[in-house]
Amino acid sequence: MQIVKYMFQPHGDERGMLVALEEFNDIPFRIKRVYYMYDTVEGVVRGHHAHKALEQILICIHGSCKVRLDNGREKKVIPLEKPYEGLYISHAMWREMYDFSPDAVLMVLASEVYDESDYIRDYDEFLRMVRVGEAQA
Ligand code: T46
Repeated sequence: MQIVKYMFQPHGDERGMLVALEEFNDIPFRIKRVYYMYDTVEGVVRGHHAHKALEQILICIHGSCKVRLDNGREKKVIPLEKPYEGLYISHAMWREMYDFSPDAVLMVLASEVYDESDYIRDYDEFLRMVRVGEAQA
């Protein structure tokens, strides 16, 4: 499984740091939605789903967390610990976010507006979708 992690350009000076993200320059899709999660309760695992079409970039802009990605064949754990790194998640990828530090703010840039019908929340259904995709490739 290929993990795509972006290292964004931090602009630092004597005042501190700034990161700017532009669609199609720094982010490979049109950004239609931004959301973020914070005050995540200790021990919680979020996610447990895949998407049919959505593409996203996850940036832990404060604190840290881990993301487990599963393409139906392979699983990988990616730590997010820096505000200038962004994890790209394509469609058809099961994801779980966990091990949030108490101060973690996980921001997500998304290619589509919120649409519950794009979610696959059943793991067996996810595996079936992946196998169908492989057979058609
Ligand atoms: C994903 C991972 C990384 C909205 O009303 N609008 C939104 O744009 C989103 C993302 C959520 N919601 C509502 C739906 C639920 O009532 O917020 C509540 C929590 O959402 P959810 O349980 O889906 O959160 P996570 O952390 O499990 O998953 C989220 C995204 O939903 C998902 O697309 O890839 O973060």
